[in-house]
Amino acid sequence: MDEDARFYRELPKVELHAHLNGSVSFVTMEKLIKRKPHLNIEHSMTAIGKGQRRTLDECFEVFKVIHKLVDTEEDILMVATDVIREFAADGVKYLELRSTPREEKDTRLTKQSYVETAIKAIQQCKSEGLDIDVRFLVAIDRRNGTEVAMETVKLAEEFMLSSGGLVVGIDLSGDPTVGHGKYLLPALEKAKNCGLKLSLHLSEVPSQLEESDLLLNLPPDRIGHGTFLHPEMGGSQHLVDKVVKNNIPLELCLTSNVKGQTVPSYSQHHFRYWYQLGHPSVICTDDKGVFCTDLSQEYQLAASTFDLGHEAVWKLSQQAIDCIFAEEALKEQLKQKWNELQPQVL
Ligand code: 6MZ
Repeated sequence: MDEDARFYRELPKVELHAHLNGSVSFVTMEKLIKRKPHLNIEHSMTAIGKGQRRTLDECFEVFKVIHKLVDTEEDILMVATDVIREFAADGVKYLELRSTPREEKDTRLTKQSYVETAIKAIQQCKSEGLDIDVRFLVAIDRRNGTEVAMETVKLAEEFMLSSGGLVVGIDLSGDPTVGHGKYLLPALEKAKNCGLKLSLHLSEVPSQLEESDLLLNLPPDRIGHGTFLHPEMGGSQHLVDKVVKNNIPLELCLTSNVKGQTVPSYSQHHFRYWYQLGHPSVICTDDKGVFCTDLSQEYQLAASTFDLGHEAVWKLSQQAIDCIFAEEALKEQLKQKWNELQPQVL
């Protein structure tokens, strides 16, 4: 590893936008494929390699394949513990994992046991002594509409109360071309009222301006992507003003957006717009398995694309601490950790 790559690996990092089933590494995928040879699934169906691109539609097909491979409690436990260990090995000190609870009749997986298993994985990693704190967001898949969204919020609320603070919020995700946020608003309002934090995918594709305007009224605690919010991308100053006024941090995933073709190239990524505004922007991976990346690489890419020196990169990773959903005491601990790890010369 060259010296620059080492800097990014050793940089303490906060990962706030990671979908569990999109984060499954090649090695874990190999174990899953071996467990289920009858499915005839190959690696090329579960990841988008270097230099490759897919439409966003095709990305959502990839998730369907992965879901076939991850359909028992045993699979979820393995996937979640592997993902957490990999983030820890990449220098991530605080991770928020998000996942959509699924029911699988054939394997008796229930939404309840799905979340329980994810929490068990987090606890297991904690007991291994890994240097990473992990929290969980329960995801609403926008395609499933009002009722399922409401059930998901109820489930998240139960776990928020019973998991000792490990479940901290709700994620709204799924294919952005399907469904409409207006049907999900009551569930999101309920979540907010019971103390769950909200991270919402907003304006990931151009057609969502009206929806974004509506959902920004909640307001959410963080925004996933927000690619088409600002005027240069067909959004509006009105939307930008709402985001800025409420100081809502953005979770930005460079490789995901470029490989999923919602952004034409790294240099045209909206990181530039929000970073220049001085608005809280957090570099994240989205789906490190599907997009074949890791958080160190994403920081390095942001730095080389937007000409950020080590000091600016350090600041970026440090400022992400203020955007986490965990309790204040953990924020303080993380700030302390960053102070201890900061190199003398940057
Ligand atoms: C929107 C995404 C996404 O929940 O099964 N997901 N939603 N935009 C994206 N950009 C590429 N990437 C992942 O993880 C997979 C699920 O996360 C959401 C989709 O709902 C996908 O099915 P889980 O762990």
